[in-house]
Amino acid sequence: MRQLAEKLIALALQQGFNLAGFAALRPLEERAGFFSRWLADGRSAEMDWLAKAPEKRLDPRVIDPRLRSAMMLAWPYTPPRPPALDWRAELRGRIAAYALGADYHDLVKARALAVAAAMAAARPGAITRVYVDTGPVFEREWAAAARLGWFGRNTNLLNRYHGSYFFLAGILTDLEFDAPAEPYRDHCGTCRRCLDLCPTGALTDGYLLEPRLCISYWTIEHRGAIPRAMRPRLGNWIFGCDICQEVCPWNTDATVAAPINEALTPPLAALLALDDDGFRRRFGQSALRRTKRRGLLRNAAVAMGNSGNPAAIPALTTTLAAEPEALVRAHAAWALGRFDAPAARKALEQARPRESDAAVGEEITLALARALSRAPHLA
Ligand code: B12
Ligand code: SF4
Repeated sequence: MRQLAEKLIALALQQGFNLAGFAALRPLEERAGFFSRWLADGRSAEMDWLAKAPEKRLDPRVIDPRLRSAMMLAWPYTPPRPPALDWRAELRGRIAAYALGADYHDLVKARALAVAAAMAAARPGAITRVYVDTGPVFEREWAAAARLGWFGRNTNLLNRYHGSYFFLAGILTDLEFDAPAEPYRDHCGTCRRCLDLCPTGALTDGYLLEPRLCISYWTIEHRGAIPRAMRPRLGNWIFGCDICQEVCPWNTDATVAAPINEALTPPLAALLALDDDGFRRRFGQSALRRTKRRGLLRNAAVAMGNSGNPAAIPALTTTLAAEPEALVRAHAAWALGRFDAPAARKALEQARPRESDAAVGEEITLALARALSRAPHLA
């Protein structure tokens, strides 16, 4: 088996993975209490799929009792350095580095399937089940067990030489491979940069993330209206968030060496102007399709409101007047209410009698009340 393991690791590296290793599958008894409390606390939020079949996550052998090992793989992506620009002045959004380019699920899965095919060829009839974020598998847990890295304080899997800018994939199999006896040592030490610099306080000591405070959750996973209290805290992040990775000392070298990338900071007005076809053409093959057009435009409207730059008002006015999605209009109304400017107030006043959606109507009323409280002489 050792020879096969070495051959598979060599093949994985050839395919483009930068880390590969094996873990012995077992019931995660020590996590059972943690996970049931996590679910009971409502931390899965709208990610209902996380609460489904918890017994499978806690023991892969519930998926298939014949499974014995996991080959865990890491796929690197370049963390582009954001252009040095004043996003408020230039009205630019910010996208998480992992989402640039083609959707990683497809790309990484294709490469992992090639490794799985070699595994299956070595013993005809072998079971190989490939996961890239596509099933009830705690990928970081098994990657840590396979010694790809340690479970960092920012809750990402970290490696001393590769930081955390990589995706994980796993091949669950009935083949038995030797697995490391010792875990990768924790190298976070006393560093708390991610905890201290997360803008929403989503990370707490104890290596724990509260998804309901995480920008990544609100901008990618949440489908409906973003809670009003959360909106100002999103800054210009319109898909995901990389702050707790950017500030991590284990990522510093990678971040500095990466090229400047314009696609990371798209102009917000152009996003608000995207119709269905335009969205499909620009983001149909990328991870951004997960939010759908309405989610991305919702996020872009929030970022416009957070900019404090009155140059955002014309695009927000057009959105409030002509956007077919009520969700997007509602967030555009909120964004207009953030400006202390007659043009913003006028846009809200003109939209109010025309608006037929109750939720948007409520946002307009609140936004106008806010505007009037700033200009009491006009009330
Ligand atoms: C749901 C999800 C999210 C949610 C919730 C995240 C969360 N912490 O649960 C949201 C939307 C917020 C999110 C955000 C991001 N995600 Co995400 N996400 C997932 C997903 C699909 C499931 C994670 C999960 O099961 N959560 C449930 C909770 C209970 O799990 P947990 O908190 O990890 O709990 C475990 C640990 O706490 C563990 N535990 C407790 N104590 C200890 C101690 C030790 C020593 C160990 C080993 C474990 C451990 O016990 C639990 C079981 O393992 C995984 C893919 C997968 N299938 O694993 C990707 C995944 C974790 N995400 C990933 C990425 C890239 C991101 C983002 C960086 C994207 C971005 N730029 O916006 C951010 C990072 C935010 C952050 N700081 O974690 C990568 C991480 C790669 C890496 N290097 O670690 C993954 C693995 C996807 C992939 N296939 O590559 N994500
Ligand atoms: S992704 Fe952003 S919001 Fe989420 S924990 Fe990391 S720094 Fe905080």
